[in-house]
Amino acid sequence: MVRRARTRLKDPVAAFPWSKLEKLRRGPLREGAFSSPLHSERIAARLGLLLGIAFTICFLTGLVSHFMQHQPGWLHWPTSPVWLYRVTQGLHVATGIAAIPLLIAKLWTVYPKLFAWPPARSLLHAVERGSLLLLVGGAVFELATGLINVARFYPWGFFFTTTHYWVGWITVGALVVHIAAKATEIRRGLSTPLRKPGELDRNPGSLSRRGFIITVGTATGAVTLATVGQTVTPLQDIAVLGQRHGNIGPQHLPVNKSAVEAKVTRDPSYQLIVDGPQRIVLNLQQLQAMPQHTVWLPIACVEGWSASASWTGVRVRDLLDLARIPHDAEIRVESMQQHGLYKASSLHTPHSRDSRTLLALRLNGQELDLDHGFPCRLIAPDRPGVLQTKWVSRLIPL
Ligand SMILES: Nc1nc2c(c(=O)[nH]1)N[C@H]1C(S)=C(S)[C@@H](COP(=O)(O)O)O[C@H]1N2
Ligand SMILES: [Mo]
Repeated sequence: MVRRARTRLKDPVAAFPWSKLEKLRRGPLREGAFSSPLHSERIAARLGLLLGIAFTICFLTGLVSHFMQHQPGWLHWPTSPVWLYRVTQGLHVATGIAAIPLLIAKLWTVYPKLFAWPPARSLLHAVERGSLLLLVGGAVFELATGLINVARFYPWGFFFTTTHYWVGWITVGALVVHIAAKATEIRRGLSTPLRKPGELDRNPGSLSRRGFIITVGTATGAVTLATVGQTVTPLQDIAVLGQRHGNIGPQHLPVNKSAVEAKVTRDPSYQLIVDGPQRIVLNLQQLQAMPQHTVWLPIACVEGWSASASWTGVRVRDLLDLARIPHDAEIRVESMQQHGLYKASSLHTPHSRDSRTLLALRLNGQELDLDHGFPCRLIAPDRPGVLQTKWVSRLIPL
């Protein structure tokens, strides 16, 4: 009989002689270095719950936005209710912004754990702690890049939407690992009252646990109220931190990219080309002579602002029919703009065939301003603002 020597692999982290490193335990590493009851499991669990809710909503609404801008074959986003994307994207930006004060408070509550001794109890514990780097790094990255994007400031060399999307997955993955690893502590933290009877829950001269939670909640509420007015119109006047105000801009509507920025000018020889089996070429007078329809639809920008307006123009489906373009064709909507990511968009069913999808010639009762896309711009129900192409010059089936 051959006997195999079985050596049990020892956990190198657990076997590490931490006790020999006791002399390192100074400053924040020493026992009891952080005495405030605010650095507690109870607060961490409550803030974590709020953050978990904000991150989940933010992630799911972010997926909606991503897949609408990179539409896969299986996605059939509806055209009604017309405000659906306005709500999902408004929630995406609002929950992202609300998460900023929550995350700062949560990181402050738990940062003493950075100095926990020993740094890791086992290999598994070391891996779990390492995953926190992904979680904290990812969360800070997502909130910071999102906020800077809302302010339309792009100081980085990478393409924002792709990076923001993938780091979103990494962050949520690390969040799931974190919740699983901390399930016991989370349950205990949530089920313990912030102040147990007869317990001292504050250091002298400091906030109580309840006071801390109320402070963080107030800050989060204030930040949210000061920004959601950019899409919740009744709160417009208090949206002091909002990037856009619903009715400020030419024809009472904000402008995202101006004609000057897009290098587009008025062109007296303008023609719209509909490049179907039957090629149609129309000048502005001919477009104006076609049956005109009026719809009340919002522009809902991915940056979080949105505003409704009255649009008048030609139904896209009428133009597609004239050019004999098949019903299910995906349409590329091209603009007079020569450069830039958003000079064209693609239009799928049901949006391409919806009776409310127009090439608008008029906005709020007036001829479309050059900044809003004169001579004509696409406006379709329930679609990201970034796909509502301005200065349209050509429709072609793909
Ligand atoms: N050709 C073109 N169309 C465009 C854009 C652009 O950069 N180029 N920006 C889009 C974005 S991001 C938004 S939010 C809406 C805003 O429309 P508005 O400027 O009329 O409010 O236009 C869209 N249409
Ligand atoms: Mo936008």
